[in-house]
Amino acid sequence: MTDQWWKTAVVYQIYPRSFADSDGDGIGDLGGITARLDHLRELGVDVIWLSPIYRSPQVDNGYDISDYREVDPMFGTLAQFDDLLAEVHRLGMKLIMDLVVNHTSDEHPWFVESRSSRESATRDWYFWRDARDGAEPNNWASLFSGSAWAWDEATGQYYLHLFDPKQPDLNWENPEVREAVHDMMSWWLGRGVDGFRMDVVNFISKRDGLPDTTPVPGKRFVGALDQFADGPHVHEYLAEMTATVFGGRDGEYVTVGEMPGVTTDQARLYTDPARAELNMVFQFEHMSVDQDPADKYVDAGLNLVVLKRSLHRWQAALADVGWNSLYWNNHDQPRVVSRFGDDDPEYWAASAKALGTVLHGMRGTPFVYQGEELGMTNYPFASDRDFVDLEARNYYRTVTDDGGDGAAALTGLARFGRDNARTPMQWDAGPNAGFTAGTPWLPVNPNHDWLNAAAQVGSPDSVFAHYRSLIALRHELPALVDGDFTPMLEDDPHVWAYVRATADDALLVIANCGREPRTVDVGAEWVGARLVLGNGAGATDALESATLELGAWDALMFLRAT
Ligand code: TEU
Repeated sequence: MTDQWWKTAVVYQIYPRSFADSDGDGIGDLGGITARLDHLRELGVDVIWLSPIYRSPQVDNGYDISDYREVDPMFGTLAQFDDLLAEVHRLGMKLIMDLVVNHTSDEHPWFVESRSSRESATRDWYFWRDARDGAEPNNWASLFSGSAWAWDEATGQYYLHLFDPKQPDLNWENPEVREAVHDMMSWWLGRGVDGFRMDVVNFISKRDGLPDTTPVPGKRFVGALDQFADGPHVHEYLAEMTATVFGGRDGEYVTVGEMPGVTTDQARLYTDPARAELNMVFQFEHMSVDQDPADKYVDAGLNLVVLKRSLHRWQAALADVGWNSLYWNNHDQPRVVSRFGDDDPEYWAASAKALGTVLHGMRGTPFVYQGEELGMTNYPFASDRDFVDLEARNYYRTVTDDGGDGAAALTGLARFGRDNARTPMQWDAGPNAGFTAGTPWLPVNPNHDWLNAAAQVGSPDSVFAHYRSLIALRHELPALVDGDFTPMLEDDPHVWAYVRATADDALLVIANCGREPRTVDVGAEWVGARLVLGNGAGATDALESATLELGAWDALMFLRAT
């Protein structure tokens, strides 16, 4: 097997505010995580990624950081962090931090100083520009609706914020900014962390001169990924970061860059080991296949062939150089069972297992988002007041302010809203699903009375047990890690199938992504292949015929010698 340790690893993402609350304030915290580590050990994951726990005004749930070297009191203390890290290491796992350095909070001392005067020492640490014809310096839209520029009355200039006005963008062209970030990263490595997940890190180099993006008739502000994603200096900045912070010891750590809009060509550059930038990236292509390209909250419907082809294309593109990350879920996406699966209670478990199987069968490092291993579903949102996420609230307000269809906006938010991922972890059937003894900051999904960890851990047919098996197989089967990837039945709109093969073994991964039974011919070479994982009532030990009968959401893995 390969010598890059993270290629055999499975990562589990914890969104601390929704994982486990130890002090009854309704918000998850570090003490809660430490108390629940047995769950992760039982699941068998290797690495934990913690969404931000730093001091923050929490306008974007911690993705707006005001002190990179302090734990927000809501989550606990640095001492508790050290305890958690020690316990994670004692249990044989690793821990990576979320690094949010495209922007800070406007309450970070760097920005407070920066906005204090045009002559301040850190003025140039952010993007300050004069008005253009009495209005915003360019036509860029914020990813959270409206303009990407906010007016500062005191100094008479605008500053850039690709996200919320309370998340001003750092100016990476200034070497002092880069040095300050490197120092902070080294400080966390000094505390013992094992790497970083880097928030929107392909946004850190904006196009020279911050030019307008192509105007769209009828729109004042336009999404401008082309002007700030994969910009002119991003590779240079990442290579500099890796060399400076990891200093040749980068093999001991893992880095993953979150990269909206990244292309396969760019991803090959970011993850080419010879370039020493990042180990892997989170790409977004498969997260938009069911969304209207002009509006992510408009449901475009799922075409399974499009979804398969997208992920298969990434498998092929990073086959000889670089490495993929594999994910269905995170804190920004709706729950995959409700999105690409079937959350009807009759099909829910099978579809969760099938989706887990086709993802974990691919080449790359799988990421499991908290609750995904239980098959957690979307929340039954009914009113705009149910949403707390600022992206959702801004979207609803913008649509209705413009005289748009509020009911349609609500439908879109219920389907794709980020709060779906953020409802509390469902530990048991008790009050608040065992998440808190207080009032949870976001309501618990009412289905926790039957969908919860206590009902699944230790039960051999559970979604949890299936994820546990998928993770164990990643550790055991070289074909899953190193095997090449060959799609099968690519134009079949219902069945997802592919083969992973090394010189020794071939693994067939096949799933029926729907309720209707399907009959598939997989080829005579698979007769006699051994079943290594099955989610079908009719699953047998060895494949008896080249013709497979797949029931609703059946998913299977067969292994044979090559
Ligand atoms: O997200 C980046 C991002 O572009 C999207 O996934 C974002 O969630 C949004 O839905 C775009 O429409 C990262 C973080 O993961 C997210 O939680 C933060 O809100 C964002 O950056 C800003 O830090």
